[in-house]
Amino acid sequence: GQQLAAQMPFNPNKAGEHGSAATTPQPGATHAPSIPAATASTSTETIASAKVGSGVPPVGVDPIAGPLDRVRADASGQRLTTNQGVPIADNQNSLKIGLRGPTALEDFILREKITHFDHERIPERVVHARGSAAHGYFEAYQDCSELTRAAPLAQAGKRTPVFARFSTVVGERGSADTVRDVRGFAVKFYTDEGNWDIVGNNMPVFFIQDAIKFPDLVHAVKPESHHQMPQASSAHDTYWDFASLMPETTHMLMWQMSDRAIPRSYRTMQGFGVHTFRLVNAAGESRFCKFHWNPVQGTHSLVWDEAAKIIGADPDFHRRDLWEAIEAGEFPQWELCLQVFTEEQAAAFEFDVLDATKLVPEEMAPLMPVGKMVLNRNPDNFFAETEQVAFCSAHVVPGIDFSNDPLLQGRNHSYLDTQISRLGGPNFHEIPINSPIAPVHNNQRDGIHRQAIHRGRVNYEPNSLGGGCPFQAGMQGFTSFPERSAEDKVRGKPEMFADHYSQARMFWNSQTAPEQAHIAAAFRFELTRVQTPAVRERVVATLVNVNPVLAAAVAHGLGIDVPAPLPLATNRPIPEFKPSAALSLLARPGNTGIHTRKVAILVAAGVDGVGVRAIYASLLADGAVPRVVGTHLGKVKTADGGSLDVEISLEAGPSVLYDAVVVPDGEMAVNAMSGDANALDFVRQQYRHCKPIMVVGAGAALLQAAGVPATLPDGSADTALVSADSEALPKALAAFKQALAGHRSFARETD
Ligand code: HDD
Repeated sequence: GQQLAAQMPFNPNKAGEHGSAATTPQPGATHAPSIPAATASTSTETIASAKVGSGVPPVGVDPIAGPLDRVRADASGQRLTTNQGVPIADNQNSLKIGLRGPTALEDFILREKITHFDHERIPERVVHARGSAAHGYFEAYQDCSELTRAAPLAQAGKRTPVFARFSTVVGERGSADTVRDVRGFAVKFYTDEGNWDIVGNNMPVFFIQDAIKFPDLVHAVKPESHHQMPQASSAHDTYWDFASLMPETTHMLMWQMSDRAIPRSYRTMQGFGVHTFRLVNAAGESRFCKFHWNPVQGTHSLVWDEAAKIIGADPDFHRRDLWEAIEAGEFPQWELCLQVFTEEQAAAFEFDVLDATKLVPEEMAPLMPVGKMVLNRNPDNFFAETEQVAFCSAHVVPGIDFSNDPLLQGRNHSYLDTQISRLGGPNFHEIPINSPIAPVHNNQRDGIHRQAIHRGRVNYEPNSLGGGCPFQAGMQGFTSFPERSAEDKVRGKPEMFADHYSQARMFWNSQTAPEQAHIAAAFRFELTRVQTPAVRERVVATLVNVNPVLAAAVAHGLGIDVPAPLPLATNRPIPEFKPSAALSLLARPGNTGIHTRKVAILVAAGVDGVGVRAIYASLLADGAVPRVVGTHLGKVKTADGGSLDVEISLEAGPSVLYDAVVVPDGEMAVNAMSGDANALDFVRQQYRHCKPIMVVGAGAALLQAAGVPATLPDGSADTALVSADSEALPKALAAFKQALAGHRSFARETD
């Protein structure tokens, strides 16, 4: 047994690929454990095999860390080498013929280094180029085998490693995070039956019904081809020209113009698989299913003026937020919910479940929570993991199958295809982040950058020379659901696909008043940027079919009369859907209180230091992230003769980077800030962006100096504006925290 163990390949899941030599470290090599020592198993083998097929690995252990350890590099204590392992004596000077002479072609060290550098970049994704990702696990709540054979849902408590990537769609790799855009929400499950990807978005519907329109959609929304403007924005003529000529976009436009397109954080977005998929159980029975991810943190979005300002203040706002939350141990979580319905139910719906511009209201098919995803580890290397990860809607495992949604069918081709050029050949599944934990054995061979070293001469099937291996798995393997079909081969779409407005109307009717106002403002903003009057008018003519109030508000903003509605494309009776409360962002406040909410405490010389410390400690104790913000870094003298350290300046940490503000007591400090444009802007913007504000004692004077109203526009009390004198601090803090947990006070809005 021991001898066998010694011969075991380093990665037990790739028996055919890695010889025992890989298990012998180079003399002097150190190996940094990727998981905390307290929970780490002793070897990669134990971690990986603890996962594969065995259900629940020890708490805190991330099984994918094991297989990835094989390729993790740690240079601590190591000498510098070339890619051939040759030690480099001098990395500062190239080889020259005389100190002032020409550089020798012989300098292989120089040439290797420059050549590698010259090829460091790969093409960015054609869409979803900008993204951020994290590792974690999915844990099943229950055994779902009655519905599906899918491995991650096989038993309660079973954990499957995941890697999730969130992205914007339109912007280039270096563009800003808080642009108005759809967000990608892609999750790769490394299941013990192969990789399963749910490649979704933060909105449950899509712009188009058929994949054949995707290149047109993307060409129209990307920067215009003659001058490459605008970056990361849909507010331009070509996009709205296309959208207004394709009324099937209407429902998605409503979502795209809603606050969903400016999330506060990746952690506060829902995710959706969008399409109708199939669940298939071991008996071969199938039901339709839509996938939903609901954030435990609740949903929360920015307001537009704030989002636009964050683009300048911190273009990495979402990336930083995700990274910092995970580093701080505030692991974001989402519940995976299945929305299951039978083919018979689907046939009775007043829309076609194969139409990706339609959603299934939760009232028609309830959500069933089946597990949670926890993201608990940041990547070690952005390029190796976040950039090289390859998601694909066709990556399904036994128990999951496709529907005939023509958008999905086209996607199933597109992802692998695009990745062949993005990742440089057909072997990108061997890149560690893409490589399954489940063993891979087939007769695919060769190609650029092949890593596996296949032994033996058998690379075909059937064979007898290899004992028939690898053999077909039969009913153990993936089997497609045998859907019956006897139809003509045609180009076209079902009549039901022609209703473009009923669900757009349902979405509008399901929004609260502030959310509706934001949608109208977003249309106004985008169409104001559009230069072609006919395009603007056509969009408003579309909106008349959704809601006359919306159309009138947008027309007013554009200074035009409300046009006649666009003609309807169908004579079928248009269904009327009841409003669905679940479609409002405000329906999911979350249950994480004030955890991770960023609170600025404004200070200047003469501030009440005791008060600041008490507020800081109290916010910290409840999981918030307080920051002492002052005019400049360094120490600030407090009223009691002590001092406080300023953590960030008003310039570097402006209002939009904080969820709330506290103006502490201290007359001298407040007087100084009342004459400081940055401090005045800070409280004005906190107010305008509807964020909780707490003033203590003399702090109230800063609001007066900034012209911040003491009551709501209708004259009633503003519960998110908490005023305290120092004695009543605990009570005021409680009210402030309550307002902070409730996010924003939209009743203030006058935008
Ligand atoms: Fe797509 C990337 C989501 C329609 C073709 N898509 C991509 C990503 C997400 C989505 C999240 C980024 C994955 C990552 O993080 O690497 N796409 C969607 C959703 C769609 C959708 C939810 C509709 C329901 N996509 C769609 C269609 C096509 C594509 C109809 C083509 C026919 N998508 C691609 C792509 C990308 C991509 C060109 C670019 C980079 C990549 O795949 O790897 O293949």
